[in-house]
Amino acid sequence: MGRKPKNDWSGQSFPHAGRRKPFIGDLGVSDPRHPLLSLLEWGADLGPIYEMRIFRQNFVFVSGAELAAELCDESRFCKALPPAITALRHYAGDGLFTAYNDEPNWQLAHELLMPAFTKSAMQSYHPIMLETAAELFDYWDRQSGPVDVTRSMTKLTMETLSRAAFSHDFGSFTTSQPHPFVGAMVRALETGRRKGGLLTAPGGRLIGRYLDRRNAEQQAYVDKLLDDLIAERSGSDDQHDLLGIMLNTEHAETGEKLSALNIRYQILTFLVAGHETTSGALSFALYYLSRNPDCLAAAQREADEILGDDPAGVPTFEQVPKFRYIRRCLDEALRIWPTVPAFARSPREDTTLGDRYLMRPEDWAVIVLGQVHRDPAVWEDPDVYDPDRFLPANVKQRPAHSYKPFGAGLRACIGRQFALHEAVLVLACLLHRYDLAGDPGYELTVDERLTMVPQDFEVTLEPRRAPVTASPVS
Ligand code: MNH
Repeated sequence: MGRKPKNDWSGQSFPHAGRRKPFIGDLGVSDPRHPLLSLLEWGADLGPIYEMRIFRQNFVFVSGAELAAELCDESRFCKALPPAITALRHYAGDGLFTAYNDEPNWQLAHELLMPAFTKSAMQSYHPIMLETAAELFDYWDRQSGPVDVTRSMTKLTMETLSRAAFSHDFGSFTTSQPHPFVGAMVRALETGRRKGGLLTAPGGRLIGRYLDRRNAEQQAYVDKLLDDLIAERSGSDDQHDLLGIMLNTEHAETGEKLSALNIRYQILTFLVAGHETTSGALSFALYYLSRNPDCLAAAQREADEILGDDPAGVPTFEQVPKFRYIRRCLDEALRIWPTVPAFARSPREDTTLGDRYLMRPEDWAVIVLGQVHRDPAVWEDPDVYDPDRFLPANVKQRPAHSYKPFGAGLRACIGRQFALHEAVLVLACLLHRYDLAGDPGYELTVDERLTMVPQDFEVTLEPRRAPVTASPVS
């Protein structure tokens, strides 16, 4: 009989992997442990828009740059919350990332927090970022042998964020194991994501509840740690970090404040949205630099020019935007491996996508950034790492919305400046201080967690000797 699938696009159908089975649909084509990585494979030849059906849930994916650009037009489309995101509401509630567009707490939190994420607000996080980077370098200097890049970068970004957001030090560089909070948080959220996939299956809700129960202890631990931190600070009017701002700022017109529960959702959101994403961006950039000696030399030359003779030199706040080449190296890493691999969009009213497909507000499409960012119609030799694609003249020649690692419109990433400031600063200091060599035998494998990160990628670091002399121009 078959009831109508969810997200049915008025019954239109799109290319699919071709092995569709009765009842379970396309379940077999997707590797449940690597849904996005397997998507990049089986979706590769299906054209700019394709679909996957799992039980009654239909997913529509957009991989072509032209359709993606249309979906990014904020006047016609807005953020959608597919099942994998709504499942996270169990943990992050109506926090910024998981809120529905029309939820009052989204607007309130957005307005209260925007000032804390402007370019100039980065001034107060700059010293924290420098200090945390210095701790990472000390930590590396005490080790011998190659270092695991992703693991190091994840410690770094987790520390930076927890210090900037709620002045908490997880001691990541004084212990060999990451703080149990980090593991508990990531596992809790991964369970959420898996549950999101399950909800469509018959019996999925039951399995979901089982997973929740199994997970309850971890989640309780995470929630308590955050609630204790919030309770400790409430009553103080200290506004030097994000927590202080959330506790003490009232909406200018309505006088409203965020509730303690919503503040917990926001902190969890910042921790999750803000640490693995930036860590992955740094790690992919270091991977590509280690593979492209010319790019590495150019990046090092820029770091040396700006930071001077002392290998331990650090940038001022004003100097960070001057590392233009290093910034391009990051942009290009996020093109090939966008660490947030996809986001979803729905039309505001009935509309036609690509002059062909009727799309209604209850329909949603997933933009697959890894494919959009490599659409050959926009990107020449899309698999080649070339930071100069991001020279201003080249950016200008590309169609609008060709590059969207931070999402689109009102619901785009609030932490973009934070991530870019931190990542550029860390890369500049790192390249100024060390020579790095990747293992030539390493083949890039990508670990799909909540985000995408390189797996088991190691580099050997050699201190550069003072004074650093500019590398010879070949
Ligand atoms: Mn971030 C939303 C990518 C760093 C906090 N972020 C998004 C979206 C993308 C994204 C894409 C939009 C998702 C969607 O439309 O459903 N974010 C990134 C990347 C990096 C990143 C690639 C690093 C590189 N993000 C950060 C940092 C923070 C942060 C750092 C916090 C300090 N991001 C957010 C929040 C949202 C978001 C909060 C949700 C914003 C909203 O909907 O209002």
